[in-house]
Amino acid sequence: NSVTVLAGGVGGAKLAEGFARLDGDLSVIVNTADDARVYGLAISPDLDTVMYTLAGIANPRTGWGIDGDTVAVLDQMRRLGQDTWFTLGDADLATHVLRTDRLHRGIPLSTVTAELATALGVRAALVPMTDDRVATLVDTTAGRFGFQEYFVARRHADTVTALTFDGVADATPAPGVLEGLREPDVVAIAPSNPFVSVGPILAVPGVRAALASSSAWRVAVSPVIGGAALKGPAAQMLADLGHEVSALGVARLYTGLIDAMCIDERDAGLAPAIADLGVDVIVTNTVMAGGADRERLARELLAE
Ligand code: GDP
Ligand code: FO1
Ligand code: CA
Repeated sequence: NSVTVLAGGVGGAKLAEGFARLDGDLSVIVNTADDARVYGLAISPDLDTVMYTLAGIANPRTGWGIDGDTVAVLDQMRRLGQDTWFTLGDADLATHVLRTDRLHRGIPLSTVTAELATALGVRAALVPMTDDRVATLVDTTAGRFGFQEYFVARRHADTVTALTFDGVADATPAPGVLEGLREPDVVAIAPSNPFVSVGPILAVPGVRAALASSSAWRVAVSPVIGGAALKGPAAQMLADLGHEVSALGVARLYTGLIDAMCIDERDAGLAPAIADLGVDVIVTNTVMAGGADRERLARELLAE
């Protein structure tokens, strides 16, 4: 079988790893609207989170960064009077230095990403949503912030009033994105943040239409369990932007794009209301702690 996963960072990486542990071709289309420049380096947090997870070197405590990494460079940056709210580990920096150099030479992000992933032994195709620059801007009651400033520096504590994906109207899908949506047996929307992880991918011109008309069986896994996100601002954003704070609220966002919605067993009571949207409902344990959980969930989705 062939599977394409639409992914943000930590939630996306977990489901992608589940599929990577099974036989078959896997393509992971990853959000790049979180990308940022730090110390002049090109940082692609969601691509790196998926890459390190599939390479088996992700920090298991945070989900992002490299397991066992040190912060000597960051400590020195602090001595040099620089802002250090964005934690870049020493080993992680090698990725950013190489990526920045390759991009400066005019090599597209999709090619650079494939090179890095291959070097780390990742067998799945890791595909950025676009090779063009797209940047999420977060309007809040405290003002407008770049995504990492909103998320990391301000700990996603502000009330969100609007989201803008700057540059997205002029972006084109990276090579492999549209093919990855049209051709596989299964497209899975990972339990990633629907607004700032999946939202930017769907906003790249042509992507939503390719998914809407895909012949693949399409399933989304809810990142919201029992009315709360396991981490991050997904539940807060549902509330702030006027949606129901539940797996039903998430399912409504994907209306017309999915054949099935996978929700946690704790939310079994929402199944009839989700089915009324015209989708199949899969109820199972969707909490992916370790590799075995991730593989089991992926296997259950493929069995549908
Ligand atoms: P980020 O880019 O690192 O913020 O990660 P994503 O956007 O890919 O995923 C964030 C979402 O993943 C959060 O809303 C979490 O609730 C969700 N999430 C994290 N781990 C799990 C899990 O094991 N199961 C489910 N269902 N959702 C998860
Ligand atoms: N997330 C944090 O919450 N704090 C950090 O200091 C941080 C640093 C960081 C460095 C490299 C990288 O690839 C990811 C990093 N992340 C950090 C994760 C990431 O920026 C966010 O979790 C997601 O983009 C949020 O969607
Ligand atoms: Ca992210």
